[in-house]
Amino acid sequence: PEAPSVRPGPTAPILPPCPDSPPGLVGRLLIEFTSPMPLERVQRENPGVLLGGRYTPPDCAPAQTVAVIIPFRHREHHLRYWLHYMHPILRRQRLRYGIYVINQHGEDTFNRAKLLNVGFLEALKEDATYDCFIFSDVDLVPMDDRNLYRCGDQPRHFAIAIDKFGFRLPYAGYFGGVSGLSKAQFLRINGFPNEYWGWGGEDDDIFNRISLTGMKISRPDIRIGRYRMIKHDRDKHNEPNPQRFTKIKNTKLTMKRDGIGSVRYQVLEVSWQPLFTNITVDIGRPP
Ligand code: UD2
Ligand code: MN
Repeated sequence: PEAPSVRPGPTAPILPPCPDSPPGLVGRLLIEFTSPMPLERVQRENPGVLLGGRYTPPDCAPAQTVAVIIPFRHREHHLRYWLHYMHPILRRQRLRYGIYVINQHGEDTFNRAKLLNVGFLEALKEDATYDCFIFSDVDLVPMDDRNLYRCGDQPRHFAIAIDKFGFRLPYAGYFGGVSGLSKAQFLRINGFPNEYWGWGGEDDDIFNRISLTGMKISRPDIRIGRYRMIKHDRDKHNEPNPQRFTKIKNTKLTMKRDGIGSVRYQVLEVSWQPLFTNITVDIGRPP
């Protein structure tokens, strides 16, 4: 089957550019994960979202096209909350976007950063106009819709005040949770590392890549960059990676050979769901 297209057809009217500060935002949001969230309900709530989780504002032309990439395995109930909260927020932010869930096949050790590399390449294969990539954990929901999921002239860190860290940055170089890079910024750092298997370190490696290429991280105001993380235990097959401490000392040596230019994987299935595109991928296993 052919990928769904959301680009305006030849008869589409010429729309004014979307405003820098979208007028329909509500600010602080109430986010909770107690009531059950059936997927049918989330679909009913979001009739304007097109197959594969694509959306284009009806009334203005956005400056960017945003691919939201989610690393994933066995977190269906988190994904339902994420979709329930995020589609309305992204719509209010007047974004043209697509949602890509990159599902690691099999039960070998999880590899978050490699899945994000796959998401970057596969989203671009579907729509070459993506120029902004937001990488989000499936369990993180912003508590304020003024935290705009867009790219800027520097890589952006969105999840800076998470409830589980007492609504503070855990350390100055923290870049985990939700981050965003333009296509050019992502390519400039050779994408993300593929060699972090298991939990931890990959976000620090990405931070190192950004610093080593002379870029600076941009962050929202601490009152706006607030998040709730759905409470969870550590997943099976995502044990803390004991090599992470030595690996993050070597980013400068490894980043040239390990990254978007060297990622090897096999796509097993692409399925266009009503609220997201699911890409199941075999990314191999640690050596
Ligand atoms: C922290 C970071 C995360 C990442 C991770 C270390 C925060 C808020 N987040 O998350 O960005 O750096 O540490 O690797 O600090 N996942 C699955 N299935 C699995 C395992 C992971 O879907 O079996 C995905 C899912 O999107 C999850 C993400 O990977 O949200 C990160 O894993 P986590 O939530 O278990 O780790 P956490 O909360 O310590
Ligand atoms: Mn988590």
